[in-house]
Amino acid sequence: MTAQPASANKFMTLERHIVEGERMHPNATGHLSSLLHSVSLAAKLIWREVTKAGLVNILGTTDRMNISGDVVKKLDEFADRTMYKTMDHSGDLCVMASEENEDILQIPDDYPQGKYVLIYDPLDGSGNIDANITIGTIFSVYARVSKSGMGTLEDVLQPGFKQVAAGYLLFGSSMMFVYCTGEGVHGFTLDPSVGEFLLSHENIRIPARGTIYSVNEGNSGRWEASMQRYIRYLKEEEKESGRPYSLRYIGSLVADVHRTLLYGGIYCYPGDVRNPNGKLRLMYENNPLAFLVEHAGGAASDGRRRILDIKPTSLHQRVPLFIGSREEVRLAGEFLAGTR
Ligand code: AHM
Ligand code: MG
Repeated sequence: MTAQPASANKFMTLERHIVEGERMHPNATGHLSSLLHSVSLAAKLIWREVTKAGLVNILGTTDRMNISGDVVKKLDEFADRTMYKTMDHSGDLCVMASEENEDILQIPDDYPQGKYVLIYDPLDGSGNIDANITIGTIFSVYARVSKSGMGTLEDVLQPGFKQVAAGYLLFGSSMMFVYCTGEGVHGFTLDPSVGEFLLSHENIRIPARGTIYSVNEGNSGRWEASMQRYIRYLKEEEKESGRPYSLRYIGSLVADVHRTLLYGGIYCYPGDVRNPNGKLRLMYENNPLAFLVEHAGGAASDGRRRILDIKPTSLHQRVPLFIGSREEVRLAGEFLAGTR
């Protein structure tokens, strides 16, 4: 028999990847792996509904507003419930928090309390659902700090650098699961014919520089002068530095950050005179994406501080976000500090 050449296209399923990751930690209890498996199950259940959305009249809004004042779409509710229900009984978690709920979500007391905390934005970019534009789910995992019993607000309000894992699901032209447990950022694409996530983007590294900027420029009249100067600079002509930059803005954070991870550049959601802390939520959006982007070699700041160092003070706290290539985030910081 002749030996087969090593194939570049090894079939690595998400399941196997999680298990192999766990083997690198001999003291692992298996709970993190179990939690990630549950997220991947939730991902498939949400994706099934997302792909049916245009067909079965699941679209439209309910009468409720979420805690941030946005109208809740039905798919948001489905994604929110699905994340909770696939996770509540597993014994992996002691508490959860979702962008759609005002308070922390306890694990029912007839289920075992686990050692992890799960925080999620069930359907980010949901304003785009009706237009069939990419949306996603963002998640973040911490180890509990309380000793035992039901999880508390203190378990949830931890700074981002304490995350043990984070990731997102991307519901686009294909469905992706991108995650990091501290050892590289890896992307998997769902093969719907077999229902498996297959490794498609191993060890994603964000370019150190890029020439794409992503921001809702419609708000520019309300920005601080330093922010206006920064974006003007990116649009000036100067070939050596790659300027003018190209503008890409989907309006789904998870999709805009996914593109930024792959192509480089910067995504910004700055504060402005009306909303000094911008729009995005530290716990549900900024922290998990900052964890992923940093592990891919990039950076994330609020313009002044590293996102992952911010000590959260409330569950739905908003914080400005500058995230992407290391050099781009540094440059934005220089403009905001007035040193350029
Ligand atoms: P949400 O859909 O969870 O409420 O998230 C907020 C969304 C982000 O996905 C996106 O980047 C941002 O809001 C777009 O805001 P704007 O319309 O102000 O540009
Ligand atoms: Mg969101």
